[in-house]
Amino acid sequence: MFNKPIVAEDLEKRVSAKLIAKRVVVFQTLGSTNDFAKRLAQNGEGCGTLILTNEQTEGHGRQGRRWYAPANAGLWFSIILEPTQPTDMFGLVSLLAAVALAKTIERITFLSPALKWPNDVLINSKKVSGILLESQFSNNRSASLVLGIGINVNQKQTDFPEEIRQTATSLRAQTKHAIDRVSLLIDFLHNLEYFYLKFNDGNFGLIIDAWKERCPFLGKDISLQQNKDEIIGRFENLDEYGRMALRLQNGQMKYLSAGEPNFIQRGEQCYS
Ligand code: BT5
Repeated sequence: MFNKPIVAEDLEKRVSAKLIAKRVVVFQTLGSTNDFAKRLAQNGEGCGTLILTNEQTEGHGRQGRRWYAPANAGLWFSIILEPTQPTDMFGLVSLLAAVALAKTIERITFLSPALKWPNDVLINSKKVSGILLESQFSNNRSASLVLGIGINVNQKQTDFPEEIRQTATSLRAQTKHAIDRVSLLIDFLHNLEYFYLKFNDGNFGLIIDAWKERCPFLGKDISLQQNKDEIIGRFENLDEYGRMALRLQNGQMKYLSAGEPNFIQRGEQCYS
């Protein structure tokens, strides 16, 4: 029963969020929900539309990295958003989505997910979800966001391709039982709407505090890669834009924004 494909009616009947998912489009197979949502947004599709696919064949993360999204095993979806805040605050949307998902996972599985800046949700140091936030300008040049989320739900640990078997996990692999994807998604959409409305109201502190509470890397030394250089520093804080404040070894503070494509957080410390 848990491997049954999701159909649009499953969601339309149960969704309680008023703004998020007011229109739902479901595919059995699609290249990338983010690419599809960006095309819709470009053609004027409004805030709240949810695009979900049961299988995603060309899913991608930042900088074109591949995202594995096998049929009926996880949640692979994108939501079009039109925030009322200025564009320099948009980075917070990725953080608020991670907080909303962490809360859903906490409620449904009683596990304690950890958040890794800027866009990963980890359980027991393995990645259970990735978030990809992309901005999009419609033909009349108004800005919207496409929030893409991949959540590993019912894969067994051995189902993951070799390349990510040590670093990825699913909710099922962690809880040892299968999870209803629709219930998970409905709960997440409810939490997402709550935090998104707080964001639009300018209540940024609530989002930043909720994110920081779940980040075990704050205050720790971490390493990042920028092009070919390694940057080592202490992850001191998140600023009001959701940027990482990194204290470099020479004492200077460097601010990294989530949208900055050059930075890859890596190193043992990031997963310990
Ligand atoms: C991300 O990128 O983590 C964002 C992933 C967003 C995927 C969603 S699915 C719906 C929507 N449509 C899309 O096309 N994308 C979004 P990044 O931080 O760049 O991480 C990518 C890295 O995660 C890869 O290089 C792999 O190492 C790893 N990875 C790939 N698939 C994974 C999976 N299913 N679970 C855990 N890790 C994975």
